[in-house]
Formats: sequence, C-alpha cells, structure tokens
Amino acid sequence: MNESDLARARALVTEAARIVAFSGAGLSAESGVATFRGATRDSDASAPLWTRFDPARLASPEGFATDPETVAEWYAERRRSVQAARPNPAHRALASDGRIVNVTQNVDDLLHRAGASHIVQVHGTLTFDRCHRGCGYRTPVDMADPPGLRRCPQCPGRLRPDVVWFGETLPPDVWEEAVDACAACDLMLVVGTSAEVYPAAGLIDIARAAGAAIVVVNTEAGGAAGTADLELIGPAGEILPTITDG
Ligand code: BJW
Ligand code: ZN
Repeated sequence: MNESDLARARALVTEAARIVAFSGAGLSAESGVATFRGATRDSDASAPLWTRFDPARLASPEGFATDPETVAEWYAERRRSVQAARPNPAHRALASDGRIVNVTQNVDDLLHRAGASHIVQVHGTLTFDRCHRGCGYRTPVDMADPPGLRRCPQCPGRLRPDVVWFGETLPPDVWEEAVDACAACDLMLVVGTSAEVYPAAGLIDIARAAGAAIVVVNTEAGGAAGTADLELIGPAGEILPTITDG
C-alpha cells in the first residue's frame, strides 16, 4: 500500500465535514459474504455469485414468476450465510465516525451490527420480506431460520425478500435520501463496488458534480468509477481503519 496515498486519504477524511461512504459487496467480502462480480476463483461458496448463478433467474421479477421456489431457496441460503457472518474492520471503521452517511448497495445487516447509525440501503434488505403483489405487507425475517416460499397473509400474493431486483425501481424515499446525502457531501468513499449497476452507480457522479472528492477503495485497480481523485488498492478491512478516525 502506497503510504503517501494513505496519508492523502487520511487528510481528506480529517478535513471533510460531510462524508458519504458508498459501498458494495466488497465491503462484506472479508466477512465471508460472496460478491456478485469479480475475478473468478474456484467454484467455492465465496466465488462471486454471478459466476455461479444466473441473475435473470434469481434476481428478477421474471425469474420469480417462472420458478419462485428456486428463488426462495436461494435467498434462504444467502440469509443463512449473512447470519453466520460477522462485521469486519471495514464495517467497524465506517460505523465509528459519526460524520459518515453509509449509502450502501448491500442487502446484509453487517453495518447495522457494527453499530453504524446512518445507513441508507438503496437495494433494500434481506432482513425483511414484503408482498410481491404490492399490498404493502412487510415483515421481519428470522435470518437464522429463514422461511421458504409463502403466501402473503393479507392478499393472494406471495412474499419475497425486500430487495431490489433487476428491472425494478429503487424505493423512491430511500433513493431521495441517498441523492440528497451525495449532493451534500464533500468527500465520498467508494468502497468495494464495481459501480456497474445503475442507477446506484450514478450516485458517484452526483457527489462529483457537487464538488466532493472521490476516494475509491477496492482490491482491483480500476474496479470502480473511472475518475477517482484517489484510488486505494487493497482490502477495505485493511485500508479503512487506517484512513478513518475510528
Ligand atoms: C473489494 C473486496 C475487498 C472485493 N475490499 N474491495 C443501462 C444499460 C443497461 C441496463 C441498465 C441501464 N440502466 C439500468 C439498467 C438495468 C440495471 C443495471 O444497472 N444493469 C447493469 C448490470 C448494466 N439496473 C436495474 O435494473 C435497477 N433498476 C432500474 O434501473 O430501474 C429502472 C429501470 C427499469 C427497467 C429498465 C431500465 C431501468 C435495479 C438494480 C438492482 C440490483 N440488484 C442487485 C441484487 C440485489 C438483491 C440481492 O442481493 O439478491 O444488487 S444486483 C447486485 O449488484 C446487487 C448489488 O447491490 C449490485 C451492485 O454490485 P456491487 O455491490 O458493486 O458488487 P460487485 O460484486 O459488482 O463488486 C464488488 C467489488 O468489490 C469489486 O469491484 C471487487 O473488486 C471489490 N472487492 N473484495 C475492497 N475485500
Ligand atoms: Zn399482499
């Protein structure tokens, strides 16, 4: 790790008044939660999800309509894996600085369990189910013993995880909160995301247009956001504790 880049990042963090940490699956990778994209390794349980599974089949309304049992089983497995995971030093670093608004694409609850106070989950959460028919029913899920496919108790619809699938719009109130935070920050830490999925990746452009400095933390060079002010290449769990005040 380049010491002068780390020192520059530390200075940006120290000087910033409002910080957004825009995170993705790489934030939870060191906790053992699989990412979606990235260099393919063995076909073990930590290899990126989209190298082992078809997103159109498992993370889209069309996939759920075609084979809801398979989708429910896949989410039960992922919920068990998140439940077994523990927050890592990167989660704790982001949780420990009260200036940081955590705008995350992650659907796990590891930032919550690390004690972060301000979390905006733009792709929803695995910890709740909601009615796929849209009657408004929403209920917490036992992550240690996740449910299989089940009916909505309020209407003829089926329950599904309270996450955002491909082709679905992001919850408008959550999206608005994310946009407002990004438009008002003077530093954005872009942590562990490929920044390939829109509209979420557009939050980086919103922060940049507002004049914020952009610092990317990623294990891969060029892994996110072409034009960062500073790119720190390495594991988030090693880098973030050294550049934050926590
Ligand atoms: C580390 C590390 C370590 C590893 N330390 N770093 C324009 C063109 C074509 C299509 C579209 C378009 N605009 C929109 C779309 C459609 C689509 C989209 O963006 N597709 C792209 C893939 C092209 N977007 C949507 O459908 C969205 N809705 C929408 O646009 O609605 C309006 C609309 C409707 C219809 C048509 C058009 C518009 C919704 C997107 C929902 C995404 N959902 C998922 C699944 C959530 C539920 C679940 O988890 O099951 O969200 S997909 C998946 O990707 C998940 C993530 O939140 C998201 C982002 O992934 P993330 O977090 O960046 O992870 P990775 O794996 O990609 O990257 C990990 C990174 O970490 C890598 O860079 C590693 O190097 C790094 N890393 N270890 C630091 N230790
Ligand atoms: Zn319902």
